[in-house]
Amino acid sequence: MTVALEKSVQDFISTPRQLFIGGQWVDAASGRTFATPNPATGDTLAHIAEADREDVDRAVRAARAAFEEGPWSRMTASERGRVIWRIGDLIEQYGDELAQLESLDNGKPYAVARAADIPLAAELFRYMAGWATKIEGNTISLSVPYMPGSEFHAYTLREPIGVVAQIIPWNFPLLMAAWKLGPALTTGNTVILKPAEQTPLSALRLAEIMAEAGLPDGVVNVLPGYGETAGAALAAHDGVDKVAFTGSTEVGKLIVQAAAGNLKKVSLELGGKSPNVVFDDVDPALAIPGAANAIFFNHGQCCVAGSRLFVHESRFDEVVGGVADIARGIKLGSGLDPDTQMGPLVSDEQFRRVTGYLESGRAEGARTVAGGQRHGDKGYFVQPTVITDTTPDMSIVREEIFGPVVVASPFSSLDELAAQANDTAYGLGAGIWTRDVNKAHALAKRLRAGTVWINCYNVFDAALPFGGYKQSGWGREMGHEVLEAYTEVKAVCTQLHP
Ligand code: TXE
Repeated sequence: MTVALEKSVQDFISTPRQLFIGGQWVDAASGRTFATPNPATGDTLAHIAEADREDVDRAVRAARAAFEEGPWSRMTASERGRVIWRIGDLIEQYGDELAQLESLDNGKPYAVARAADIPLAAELFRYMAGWATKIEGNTISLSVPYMPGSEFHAYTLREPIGVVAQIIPWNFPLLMAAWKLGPALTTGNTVILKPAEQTPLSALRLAEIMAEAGLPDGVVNVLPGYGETAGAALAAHDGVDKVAFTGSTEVGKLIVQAAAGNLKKVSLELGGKSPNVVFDDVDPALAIPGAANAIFFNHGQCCVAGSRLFVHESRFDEVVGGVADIARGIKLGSGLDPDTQMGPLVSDEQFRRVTGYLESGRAEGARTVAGGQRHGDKGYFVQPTVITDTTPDMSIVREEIFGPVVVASPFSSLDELAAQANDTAYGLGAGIWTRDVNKAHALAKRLRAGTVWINCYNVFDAALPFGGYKQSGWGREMGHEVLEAYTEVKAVCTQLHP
């Protein structure tokens, strides 16, 4: 049995999709297209126009015109907020369709996309819509030492940065587009969005939805294409004022180098190797499924995946055994099968990367207590995997695997644990499971991570700022903190001569 595809979804994937530039659907200047595969089967799902440098130029011109000439920049904040709110409403209205596209293109279960990705994306736009009318500066009193007796009236303005390039990954295609677009739009910028080549469909459907919501032409341009071509051209483009990127730490560093040409502003949300800590006083009924969800949600393809599980030595066998039992019971299958709990990985490349790590773990002497293999012989399925007997220098312990693979190790004291948990180049997320509030908050303070979840994991809300310490990134997404990443501050100083 599978979820019956809506007619609109069938139509959407059966027609070659174009680029969205200046409010028009256009072919790539090169005329080239690429295929996006269905990860459950490896078959081609749809054909998409492939943007490259010339299309980037066209899109940057369209975004610049929309920024400089309006109507976007001439609309009141309230009018802009209403358009953004309406985008959220339309995402909800088209939720079934969007969830089907997401499941087909990314492989995630339809039910998960429908319950999580779609409403989170809608809520993100609504949350950001509210901020449109609340972007404020300050009034500042001055005491300039070399101008005694002078009087001033000084204040700050928060203004949009201008033309923003946004490059996003494939793990939550629609939600990552929402995280990026919501704050950029509410602060009055214009955007060129490049979805990941693996998952362009929902961003293209979102372009239609944004137009239907009343977003003026050129305010958001959508350019599907490859990272090394379209992505690199965007990151280096002199006409782009800011680049916001979510993806691998490796590419994040390339973005920084490319952005140096015109010193465009940069925000980065990168990889992770997040520690998830289970103390000896936990309720196993809470902590065991919690630890499993921390790593297996979205097939482990989460930048915050709780991929390093630390369990107090007195409960190690029980907790790790419990997580392994859950791993063995997870039903893998097509995202459109209602019984599926975990779909395929997104692509052949990702499948090879994850199975390569499983190999290297075995070769380095780690012990696989659950999973560890490919599932089936078609599509990109990997068994949920639990690994023990690791050492801190193994690549499976140090590097982001981005698949359903957790490495577990025991600890005995809080000091030892804090040092192990922080022994990583990353600093995105962390989890703590304990009934003891003292222990929980003491450790939360010591962990070098942008988000710490206590007795929960993978809880996201548009109001909670999200981002990384260390090599997990620069800046924050969501919350009011993200507004700083999309605005310039202008200080205006007037001397009063009464
Ligand atoms: O990421 P890339 P990939 C991590 C995860 C995963 C690994 C590789 O560990 O296994 O990265 O995944 C665009 N200039 N994360 O290869 O390449 C690309 O087209 C400009 C963590 O898919 O970083 C896509 O749109 N752009 C992560 C986006 O960057 C470039 C999410 C991400 O692709 C580019 C995804 C270039 N030179 C992967 N090269 C997270 N933090 O959530 C690629 N891109």
